[in-house]
Amino acid sequence: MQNIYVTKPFLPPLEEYYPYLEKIWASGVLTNGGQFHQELENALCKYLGVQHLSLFSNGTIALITALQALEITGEVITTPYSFVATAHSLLWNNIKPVFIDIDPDTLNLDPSKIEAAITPETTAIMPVHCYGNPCDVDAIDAIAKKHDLKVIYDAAHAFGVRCHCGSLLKHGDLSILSFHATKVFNTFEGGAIISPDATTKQRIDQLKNFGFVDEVTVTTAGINGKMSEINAAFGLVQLNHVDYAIAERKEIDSFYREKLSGIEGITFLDAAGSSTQNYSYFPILVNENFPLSRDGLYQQLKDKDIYARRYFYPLISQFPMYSNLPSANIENLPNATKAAEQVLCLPIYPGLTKIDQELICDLILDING
Ligand code: T4K
Repeated sequence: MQNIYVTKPFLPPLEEYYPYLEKIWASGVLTNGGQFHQELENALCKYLGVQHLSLFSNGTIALITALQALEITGEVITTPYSFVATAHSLLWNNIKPVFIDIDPDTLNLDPSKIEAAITPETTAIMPVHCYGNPCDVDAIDAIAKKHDLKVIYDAAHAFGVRCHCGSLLKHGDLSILSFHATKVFNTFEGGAIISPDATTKQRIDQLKNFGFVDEVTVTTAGINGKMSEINAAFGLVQLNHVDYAIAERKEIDSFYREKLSGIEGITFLDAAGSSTQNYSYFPILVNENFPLSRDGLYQQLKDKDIYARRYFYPLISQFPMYSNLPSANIENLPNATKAAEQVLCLPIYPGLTKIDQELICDLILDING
């Protein structure tokens, strides 16, 4: 039996890539805003229902650049329950992360905790649409408006997710996507920033190109965050299949929900707040009523070559570069601490066979007795 991982990239047939590679070879344009870069930006705007999108080499550089584009300084209120890149982007900008707790039902930043964490140094909020489930965007946007704070949504998991008012990516001042190999839509490595207007996009495009405004003018210490032509072309191929990939994920999500529902000690998250989901992860919460701990279940699956993942354990706030912050104290973060102890993300990806889905569920059901 082959190993079963938490995810596996969806790869369209190799033949679909060849015409793009031939064009790249013929033109000799490998990067710096070539034809496919432009085409992918346009195609993604159309698919996602947004107007201004800048491609990046990865989601982390996109986060770092977004903070620079908005000139964020001082303190930023964020969630400890995310991939470490969220908070790292703050440190790379010499910004102090201020962690607040999450909502136990959505595992997203709890808006009711924001105001108490605001200090004169606070300039922004960086929430994460965890697992692609929308944050309470209305509440967060209202608090930000009231206190004159910027909002940068880490939407790394939220490709294609729609909310009550259209694309979820339209909320806040900027939203960031990741197109890493493990994501619903991938360009092998890649990412994007969604801007509200053309002027902001232009500034971001300059920042990702060393700060060049024209051939001889550099106005800011920008970085090299450009996406290459190969990555952009791979994205164009991938985009043709993304609806199929999401539909496959949806079927697996439904299968797990049906097979595993009613097991004492195992609960699921509801995707409240989204009108369209992307099924990017399938987190289960394993509580004390299940015969095994979350780590026990993780290990039993691993012993059978099923590599479920504890996204997100440890909490970001537990890593050494954050653990001394006052906001990293676990008493400040009871819901996040509990979630990090209970969550296990089960394998979900197009190509995960029914046999493997059955196997995973049967193992869990057998443990339940
Ligand atoms: N913000 C949030 C909320 C994020 O979740 C992320 C990234 C970011 C920001 C930053 O975006 P990027 O800079 O990455 O664009 C993975 C990904 O590397 C990371 O992109 C992702 N979040 C995070 C949640 O997961 P790892 O260390 O768990 O990945 P890894 O290599 O263990 O892969 C998981 C499984 O996927 C493997 O067991 C096998 C499978 N896999 C993986 C790769 C890379 C494949 O089958 N093929 C592959 O090419 O971090």
